[in-house]
Amino acid sequence: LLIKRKLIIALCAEQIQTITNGILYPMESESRQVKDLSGRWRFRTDNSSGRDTGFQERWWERRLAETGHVIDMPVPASYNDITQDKSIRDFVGWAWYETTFFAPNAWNNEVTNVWLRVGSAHYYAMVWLNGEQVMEHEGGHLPFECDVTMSLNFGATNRLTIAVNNTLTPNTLPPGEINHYNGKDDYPAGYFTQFKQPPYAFNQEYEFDFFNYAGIHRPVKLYTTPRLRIGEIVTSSDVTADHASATVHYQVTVTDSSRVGQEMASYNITVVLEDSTGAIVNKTSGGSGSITVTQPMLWWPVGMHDQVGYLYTMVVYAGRLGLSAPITTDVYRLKIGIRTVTVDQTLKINGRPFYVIGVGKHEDWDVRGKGFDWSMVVKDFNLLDWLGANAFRTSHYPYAEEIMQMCDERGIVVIDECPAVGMRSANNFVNKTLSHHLNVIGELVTRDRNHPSVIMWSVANEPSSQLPPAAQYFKTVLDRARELDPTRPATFVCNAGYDSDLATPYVDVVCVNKYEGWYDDPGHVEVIQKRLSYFLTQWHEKRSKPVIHMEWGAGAIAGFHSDPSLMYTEEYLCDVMREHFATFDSLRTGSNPVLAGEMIWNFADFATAQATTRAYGNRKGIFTRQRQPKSPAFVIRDRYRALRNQSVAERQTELDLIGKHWWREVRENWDRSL
Ligand code: BDP
Repeated sequence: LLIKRKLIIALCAEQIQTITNGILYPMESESRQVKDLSGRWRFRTDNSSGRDTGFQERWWERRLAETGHVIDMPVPASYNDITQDKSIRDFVGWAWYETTFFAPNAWNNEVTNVWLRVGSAHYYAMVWLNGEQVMEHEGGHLPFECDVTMSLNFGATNRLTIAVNNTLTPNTLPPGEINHYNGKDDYPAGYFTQFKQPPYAFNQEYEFDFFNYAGIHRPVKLYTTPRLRIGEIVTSSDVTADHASATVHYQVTVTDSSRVGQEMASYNITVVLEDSTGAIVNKTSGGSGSITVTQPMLWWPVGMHDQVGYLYTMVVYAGRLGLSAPITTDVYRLKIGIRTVTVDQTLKINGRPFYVIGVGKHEDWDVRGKGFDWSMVVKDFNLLDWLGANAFRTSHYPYAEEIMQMCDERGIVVIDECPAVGMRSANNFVNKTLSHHLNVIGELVTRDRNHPSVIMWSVANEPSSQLPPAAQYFKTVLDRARELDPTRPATFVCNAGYDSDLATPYVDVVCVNKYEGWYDDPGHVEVIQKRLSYFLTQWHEKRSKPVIHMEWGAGAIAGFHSDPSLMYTEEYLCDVMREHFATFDSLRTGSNPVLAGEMIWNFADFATAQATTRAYGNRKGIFTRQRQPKSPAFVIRDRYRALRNQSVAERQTELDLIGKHWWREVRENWDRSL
């Protein structure tokens, strides 16, 4: 199904150069223009039994409509829920997209490069421009781009063809398996499914619990840069213990396609740091260095300060060294936050303990599936604020860059996760998967490392970390994340037992999932406090690291009620919550607290594969899929808002103490001077 890469490359003779690491978000500036190609594209699935007719007939070489019947398809969106056609909803294999656009003549000059950037396409993507292959990328959820200057028709129409394949194999992330029913006379001839044999029965299609939505999920954009352009920017910051001063470190890479092999020294790079009003704080020059900020406005998450999500702008100018003065060609503005993340007995932001009150989420919405949609994104942030949450995890894959930007601005902390979910069998822990996993970590870390909201990398969710190969496997991927970004802790989310797991010795914070009152002791809320407390304390004692209870919850179908509460009713989830809260409160305080945070699963109901254990998707949301609150949402809201206000109050007490202390010092000095 996923036709062998080599065969495809042989079919498309051109040399392709897809860039996947360290690519900046396309921002407009005085040197850059952005053109969004989102809209109504043309679409068809390749329904041939081998799903390979598109390649045999080279569909990219002509208009897609000439190859057969095409339909309208929005981009960005998952294609699955757009039509009334079940074969499209459940389609597995190559699906073809096409659009046409105009490339202005103004872009056709000696000094401009034009880049084509796909925000994300699930799962495997191949891209042709005017019949010429320009990109190929494995994996959803992450952007890829290339220089298309030489392939464009300037002052004319261009045809962009993108083929995506959602087939999952034991070596993709997430993994899956295709089951062919050959030789089974009681199935239709040639029948196959993306199918995984039980027993691990979230569903039978793949061992992860969300629908494998496919298509072009994030915007496709064209943008221009000068030939000499800013390629990569890496930033980090240090803050003194008294918060009186900070240092922002940076590294800028410049590339010049017209002068290959040019020494960095011959470029002029100026870096200016502006505060949120645009006033210049400090500036420096050179490809790498640091900037001192006195009395910095630190980046704080909600609840820790009155001024949350404070962002500076790092303005980077790059150019050539001219004869008399530097000639600026490219300008890029990057929003950054000044803050530190440390882990000792607990998790700390800017040296102060930070307790996570968050949610597990999904990029999942009605009709558009995993397609990026501003209305849905802004609505979700408003709901997070309504709840009083200070964090979420990008379960179980990297979210859109625009979402990360909003987290920076709104002071929402992010645990940023790889799409490594459902790694349940030994054949997932092999070199082929490992090398892809390392690539994905590279793409994720280099995409998100400048976001102050990201406080930790999660390299996987619920792998079978009790299997012997998992130990070395996870040591390797966790080390890679820390090597690429030494400024943040790294973890994976574990649901193996504290006695059997082999990989948590390598994490910085222990993150565990456990569904007391649901998968464990279903229907028995009376045992939750004792069992949960025992479980979390065991983890803490065994690893001597802070513990975050990353997933807990229960199914609640909106409108189902019972008293006394029964499973699947809203009241049952409320009862499960109260028992959890009592436990969490007993474990989150003291000088060596067991717990560094709690995250309810899930923010909203979401689509899953069809399964006997899922009634029209996963119903553990505190909001419905349409983002209306179930009664448990109000219970969470009371707690999160109280905790958020409490941390504000605690901070006030701290400030008062500092104030008193300061006043005493003044008095003492005064007395001495008398
Ligand atoms: C956890 C998984 C999550 C599922 C959840 C559930 O990490 O993806 O959706 O269980 O069953 O184990 O609701």
